[in-house]
Amino acid sequence: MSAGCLRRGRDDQHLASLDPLDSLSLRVCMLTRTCTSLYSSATTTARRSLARTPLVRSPSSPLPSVIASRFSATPLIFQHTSRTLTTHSRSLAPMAGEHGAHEGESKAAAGNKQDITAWASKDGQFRRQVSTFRDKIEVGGKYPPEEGRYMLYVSLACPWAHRTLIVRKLKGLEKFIDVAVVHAHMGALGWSFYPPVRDQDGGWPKTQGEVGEPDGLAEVTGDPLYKSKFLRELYFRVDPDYSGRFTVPVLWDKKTESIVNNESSEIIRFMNSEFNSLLDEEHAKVDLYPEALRSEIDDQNKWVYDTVNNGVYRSGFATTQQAYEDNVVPLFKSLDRLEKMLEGKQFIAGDQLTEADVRLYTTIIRFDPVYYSHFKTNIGTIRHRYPNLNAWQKRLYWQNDAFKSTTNFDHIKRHYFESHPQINPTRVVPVGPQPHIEHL
Ligand SMILES: N[C@@H](CCC(=O)N[C@@H](CS)C(=O)NCC(=O)O)C(=O)O
Repeated sequence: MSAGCLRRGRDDQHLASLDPLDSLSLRVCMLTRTCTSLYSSATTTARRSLARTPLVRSPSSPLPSVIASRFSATPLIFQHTSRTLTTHSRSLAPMAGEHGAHEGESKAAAGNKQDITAWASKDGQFRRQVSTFRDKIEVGGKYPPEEGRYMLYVSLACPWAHRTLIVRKLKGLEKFIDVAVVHAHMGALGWSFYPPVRDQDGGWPKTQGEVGEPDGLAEVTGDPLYKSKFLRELYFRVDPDYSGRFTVPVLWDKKTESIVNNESSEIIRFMNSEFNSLLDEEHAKVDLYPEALRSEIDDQNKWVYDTVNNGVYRSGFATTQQAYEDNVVPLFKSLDRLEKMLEGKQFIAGDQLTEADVRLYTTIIRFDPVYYSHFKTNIGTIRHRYPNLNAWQKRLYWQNDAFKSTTNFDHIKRHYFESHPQINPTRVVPVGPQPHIEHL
């Protein structure tokens, strides 16, 4: 199947629902398969152009003519491609779980090049894409531990990125790994270091590829290395033909100007072990993946990832009743199970803080403020239904600065409620729950 063409059979039905321009283009595409390479190179050109010519526009200023003229060319291709690929990606783009393809899912598809807001597949299920960059920091390796060498690009809203921030603090890696924080809002072009342009009446823009002036959201750093506007620019710097999603976290090597790794579960593993020889004793002895608990942790990671960490997304991004219920019920079964596991216990695995706590915390801390309402995971709240889980999250938050200082409820709430218009079209951010996390 070529990237620009839809599958026959489904096509006729689909063509009828497209506007004439899209429809014509698809018919031509189906007749001449050679159009595919032209099509994709046009897409790449448009994408590069967007990536390399970022635009900043003040919320109130009119569209400058230079921008207008650029946009009269590129977005036409871009939007057109985006719309046709949307359907393509829904039916064909396979996505997968944390470490690799899960059953029934395969490696990241080129199909999802453009429409990054099409979260669910055709069957109504959300499937997370496999991460692309899988190198590691290791002593004697291509990316050795070195002071000041790395930059961690994160969103404070993202639970996966949040894992890496917690481990960075727990291990005292601040002088080895700097942090760059994107804006909480994620638009049609993915994460940006700036807020979106707002219409003059304060509404949300229909334009893509532009960013507004900083809006004072605390802790947003911009891109200190390249002054990028969008995170995607980093991905294209490394691979101009990159066709996956533009996800955080991104662990960047300043020396070789490349992405070391964009898979949080792996980043936290090598953060845990590979800097030890350069750390003070207190931080070197912190072991979040101790030998004796590895099989227990691995076992928990599997079902906690599937049903809880990813389960909230699978519930929230589901577009059919069935897909939603297929995920929300197992989610609460797993929360019930975790609640029992924490009976009379301080930590998830064994009697010490491990990566299992870190990985669960970033989901649980977002649960009452966001997932309960936004993702409809509302069989119960953590604070009312799960006393052990609630006590556990409160202990971590209030008694360990690595958890509290990396938890930003503003970013968390603004991101989810403002970035998924298919779920929350008004983008109004709820005020509660008050407090976001209960006191000890
Ligand atoms: N497997 C990745 C998942 C990262 C991920 O999905 N990050 C989300 C934010 S919470 C993201 O950047 N999504 C942007 C997109 O999918 O377009 C990891 O754990 O590092």
